[in-house]
Amino acid sequence: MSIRKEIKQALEQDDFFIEYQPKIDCHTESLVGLEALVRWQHPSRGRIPPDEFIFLAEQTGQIIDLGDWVLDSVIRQLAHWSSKPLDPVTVSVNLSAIQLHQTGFADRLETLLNHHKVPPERLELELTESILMGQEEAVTQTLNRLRALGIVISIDDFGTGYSSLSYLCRFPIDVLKIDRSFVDRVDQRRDQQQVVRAIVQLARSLELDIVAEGVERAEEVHFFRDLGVSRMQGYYFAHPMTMDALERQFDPMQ
Ligand code: G
Ligand code: G
Ligand code: MN
Ligand code: NA
Repeated sequence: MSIRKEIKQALEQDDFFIEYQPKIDCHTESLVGLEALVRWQHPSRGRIPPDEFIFLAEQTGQIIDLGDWVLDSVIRQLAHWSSKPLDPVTVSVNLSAIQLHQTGFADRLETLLNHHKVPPERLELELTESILMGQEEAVTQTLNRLRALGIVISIDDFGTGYSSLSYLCRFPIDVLKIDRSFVDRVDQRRDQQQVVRAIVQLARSLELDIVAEGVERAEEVHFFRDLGVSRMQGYYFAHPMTMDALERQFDPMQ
């Protein structure tokens, strides 16, 4: 079967599902957000890595359908939560360039949020630096629209893209997620520490929130905590997990 047919069938048969990875505030040890990460459980080939199938879905153009499915699922989940005692958190969704550049993307997202009565402030979009490059006018317009709705805009993998920093002033950005390559063993590496300090200072002076991603070790937690960065995400705190597992682990009412 062609990959196009495989993806189409997977969407029809519900072979895609979402795992959510917690973002934690290390001071209060509370859950402050979740990142939605799509998974493909293929009936015969087993788990297919997201890097692989997202790339393929971008090639076939089906990233639009898959991306819509992810956004719809996440917004339904947010709607479901608003009726529960579980503290409302922000849920972030990773976007591909093709989605962001799609005509009417912001309008469709607004319609979807309204339809499910979900406050836009609960939804966060993670964009990599490379997604923001090119078609600057259009990207600025779309981001301004999304931001005006109240949707949170964050830069994923910050510091790894081949982009100039000028976009930080041009686009309405709320959050920088420090790429995990800067986090990895930061406690042991002097030059890496200097780069991280500079990123944190930059984010602070632009009044952006900061999330350290890919945190795996206690020493890394301590380093960021000492810098005053309290929001973290990584295997040290929690792996991506299904909603059932998440509710068992984090919902005190259950
Ligand atoms: O979950 P890890 O689980 O392996 O994710 C691999 C990559 O896939 C990451 O770069 C992540 O941003 C990306 N990814 C995960 N879910 C989505 C999604 O729904 N849409 C897009 N565009 N990328 C995603
Ligand atoms: O590109 P993006 O940052 O969206 O991708 C998130 C990816 O990082 C997912 O594949 C997720 O499973 C993975 N991830 C999350 N926490 C950790 C971690 O602590 N260590 C490593 N190596 N990967 C992580
Ligand atoms: Mn991400
Ligand atoms: Na990232």
